[in-house]
Amino acid sequence: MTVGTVHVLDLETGNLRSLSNALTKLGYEVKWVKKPSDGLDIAEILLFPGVGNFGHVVTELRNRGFVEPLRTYIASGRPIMAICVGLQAFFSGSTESPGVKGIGLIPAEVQKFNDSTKSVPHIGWNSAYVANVADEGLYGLRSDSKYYYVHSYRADVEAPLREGWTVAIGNYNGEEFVGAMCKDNVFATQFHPEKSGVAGLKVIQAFLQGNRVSKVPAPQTETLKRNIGLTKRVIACLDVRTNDDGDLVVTKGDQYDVREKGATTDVGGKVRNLGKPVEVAERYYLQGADEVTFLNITSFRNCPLVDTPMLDILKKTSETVFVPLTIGGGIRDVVDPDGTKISALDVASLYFRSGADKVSIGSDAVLAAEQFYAKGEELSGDTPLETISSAYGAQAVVVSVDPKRVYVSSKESTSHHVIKTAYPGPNGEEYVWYQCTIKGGRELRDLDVRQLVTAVEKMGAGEILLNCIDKDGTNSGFDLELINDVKSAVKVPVIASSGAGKPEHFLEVFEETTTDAALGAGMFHRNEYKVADVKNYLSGHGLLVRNDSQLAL
Ligand code: 1PR
Repeated sequence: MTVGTVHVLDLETGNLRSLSNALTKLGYEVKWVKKPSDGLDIAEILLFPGVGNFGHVVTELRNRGFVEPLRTYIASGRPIMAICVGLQAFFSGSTESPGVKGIGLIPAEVQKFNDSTKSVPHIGWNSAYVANVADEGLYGLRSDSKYYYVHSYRADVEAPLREGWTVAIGNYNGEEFVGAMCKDNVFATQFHPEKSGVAGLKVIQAFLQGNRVSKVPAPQTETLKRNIGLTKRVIACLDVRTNDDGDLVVTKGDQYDVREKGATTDVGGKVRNLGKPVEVAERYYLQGADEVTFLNITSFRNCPLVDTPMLDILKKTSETVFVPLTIGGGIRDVVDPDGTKISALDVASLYFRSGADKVSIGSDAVLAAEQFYAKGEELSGDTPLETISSAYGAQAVVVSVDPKRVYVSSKESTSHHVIKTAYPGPNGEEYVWYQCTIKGGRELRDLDVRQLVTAVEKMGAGEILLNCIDKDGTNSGFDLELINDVKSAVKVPVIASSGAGKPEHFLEVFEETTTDAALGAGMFHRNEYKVADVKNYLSGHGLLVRNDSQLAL
């Protein structure tokens, strides 16, 4: 039994499965509108999701003949809700795509975030607070809630305010931007409500029910001030592989060795089985994980396209988990068993259509970086990283780094980028460089992490997942030296990974480094701690974290 029908513009530029799942969760039937004749004239409620590059989205909109029919729809007074690049399309243009005209409801240009003092893209959970308390509760928006943003370009609040729009403001390290805006029958959010947990679902629900101002408690000013800004992200990671019986299970390495220790008679030597991926992912979502990452750790051995269980896991997970999902493992140009060549872009597209928001590239990024340097730091434009990033936007591409510490007695003993370490090597070596590996640490490469992250940022990576083989599974805390060294080399966000064993390790990495996010795996899989334990601990020590546990649909 559905409560209503929603028409959704589908320009085929990105992952709409998550939005579809959110609408289904709220009890609505979805009608896709790929061209104006697909029901735009009879639509009673319209959603306009925009994913990826401004120019790509607006050009698709224009090429499919939507601009005038959209203007007619808006003039008819029927409700429309735009999301992310959909909001930006209402402006006159964007510096992301010079010369491409937007719909122009607001005579102003969308601009890039200032990346001189902060990571760009702006990825994570930030506020959308309505400056005028009288408008508090605009379509369910709460000043004490956080919403998931992933964008490099922002709309200034001045122009829409001047044009009579009600604006909910986000603030990224002092740079304000339009988090959401509303005028008459038009509502738009820069954040992704379908990926913003219960808080986001409540915004979609309020819009669909026409609750322009839903009663929510007006925040106390002090609470509001404390709550503004980007939170520290806590991510749960599921290393997934087929076990000895051929089932895809959540496993966990100890310095990348995922097999149980002990006599071969019992579980010794078998792949550690820590649960079913969909169930584990949902458990972490309900515990408050800000993102869930799946790493298919043996996919370098086979073609992901025949690895359909991973696609099924994504499809099932995205039906009930409404925070960003990242999938890694095997994202590269492949040849499937019958000899058909399949591009990395096709593999990534399949994952996006199955519910992934980001894809993570490991081994192939190392090989691409090696090519980059071999060609004198020239971009080839046809590597998997570059093709996926240009099609789906940098924010959809993560590079997963699997480094090993290499101790040296002096800077001069290697041409690689070394740091002086506070943790000397086995023979008292005071310097260390981080060697890149591929195939899950099985193959060492003559490339250091700083070379890798510098190259992949130029190729269009939007985020770095920074593992550390030496720390993986040790419960000894993150490699703080590695994280700070990488953060000093790139402007894109970094996710610290490997070594977390208790909530204190998350506080330590956020206080001792400038990491944008921190990831845990083993400590959650072994049920030693819940994600909520980490977030409550961080919040208790004054860090800004997302917590919508008090919300229910
Ligand atoms: O190379 O593009 O096919 O991608 C393979 C992906 O699988 C990469 O992201 C690589 O990091 C990952 N991977 C491959 N082998 C392993 C392994 O463990 N044998 N997982 C593996 C690496 C890193 C994190 C881990 C953290 C946190 N694991 O996923 O969970 O280290 O662990 P902890 O909190 O328990 O310490 P490609």
